[in-house]
Amino acid sequence: MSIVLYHHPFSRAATVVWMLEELGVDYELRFLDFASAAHKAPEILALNPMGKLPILVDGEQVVTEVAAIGLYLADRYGLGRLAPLPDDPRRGTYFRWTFFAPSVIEPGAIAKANGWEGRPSQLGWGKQEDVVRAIESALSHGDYLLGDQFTMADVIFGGTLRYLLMVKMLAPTPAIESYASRLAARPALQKAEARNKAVIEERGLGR
Ligand SMILES: N[C@@H](CCC(=O)N[C@@H](CS)C(=O)NCC(=O)O)C(=O)O
Repeated sequence: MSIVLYHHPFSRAATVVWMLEELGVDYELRFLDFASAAHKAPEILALNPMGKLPILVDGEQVVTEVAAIGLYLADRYGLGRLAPLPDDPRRGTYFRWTFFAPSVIEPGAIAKANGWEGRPSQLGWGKQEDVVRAIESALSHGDYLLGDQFTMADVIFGGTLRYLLMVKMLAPTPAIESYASRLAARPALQKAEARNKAVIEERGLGR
């Protein structure tokens, strides 16, 4: 199998399992045990010097960072389906919200939860109320970020929202809740959750 995902079910690698299920490609999950610091072993640091998951290996290609993994996979295995074609102007919106998730939504929520102070004009994530307004505006064009078409941007952006809702670092609004329910109903997400759950049970995690 050419696609290998270094994985722990309690990590962002769980979102990559969802990506792979949406694409319908074959992949192998390679579990790394956080408890024994398997993700800090020299052979893993050679793949990702950060010693963090997820790490995707596709043949000779190593990709880290959830958003980069999603964009890579969608272009390579889902172009025109999960990624707009290169000459489609909607790629602007597609990239916009894909990058907004890890560079604005996630650090903004973590900063707020930890009481980190700073001048909103200097912080890339500004004020939390502005972030929520931007999320709502992104969700105001239809069922998905690109209107009717579900894309990899929804996995990246939606995966971030789902995680923050779960850990109560983002207050649900009606628009965010209804988007999260639409995502939860997707068969690929349900398959991914079943696969992550199987690893949790097999490894006796969370006991
Ligand atoms: N910016 C990275 C974040 C990666 C990350 O922080 N992964 C966490 C799990 S979700 C991790 O591996 N933590 C273990 C550690 O740092 O020891 C991405 O988007 O992939």
